[in-house]
Amino acid sequence: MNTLRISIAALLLIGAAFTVALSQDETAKNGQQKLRKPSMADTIKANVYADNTFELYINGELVAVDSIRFIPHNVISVDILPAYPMNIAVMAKDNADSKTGMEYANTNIGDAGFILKFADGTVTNASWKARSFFHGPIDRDTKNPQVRSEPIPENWFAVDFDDSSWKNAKEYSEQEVDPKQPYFENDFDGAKFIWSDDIALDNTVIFRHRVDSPPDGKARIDFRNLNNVVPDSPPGGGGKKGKKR
Ligand SMILES: [Ca+2]
Ligand SMILES: [Ca+2]
Ligand SMILES: [Ca+2]
Repeated sequence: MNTLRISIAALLLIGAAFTVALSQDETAKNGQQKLRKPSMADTIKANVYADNTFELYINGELVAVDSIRFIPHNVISVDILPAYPMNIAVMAKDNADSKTGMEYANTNIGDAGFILKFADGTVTNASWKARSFFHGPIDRDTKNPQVRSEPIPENWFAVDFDDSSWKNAKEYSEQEVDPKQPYFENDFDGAKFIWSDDIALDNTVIFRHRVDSPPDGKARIDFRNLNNVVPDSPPGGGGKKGKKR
């Protein structure tokens, strides 16, 4: 008898948990709940500025690539569908020749910088992990430029990649990075410019950061496995074409 009660309670709990993931605002004609599709209201804006270019992965998936590798310096602004904990991985690159670490036909040591802000309040700062994989010219020697580079780990963007031995990123001031106009036209309030220890000589840097819960405290539905949830009935039915999802 007790076992039965416990089982019913457990079933109710499971049912309640499942309902949360289901539709709150979409009810089918027959009164049954259908899956709620994410809408643009569920997304947040991501603003990213890199000197000079970047690739951004969230929860193991590529979500943004800098469309301008070198100059002019640009901001990439995209909509993302967040899910927490949110694992962010970025590969940022200063424009640098692979053999000399210099730019403009090997005449100049270029400097770098990276800043990111999501509309949920996620920002770059020294709590991010950073590691350089390409450094040069060593000792700023532009007469006989030498570089040091390491292979990029294959799974650097994976959620379970072990970055525990990595150092924290270093914060740099706006004056040090000297961002160009597009930076000032976008919202980066509260975010800090970051890089690894040497903003001039470290040319390829990977950043990683985990956001455990929405920094703005707003409750959000996790839509990650939406495609793996079976709805009550297939869309349409009766041989007719279903509505597009
Ligand atoms: Ca760029
Ligand atoms: Ca450089
Ligand atoms: Ca640069």
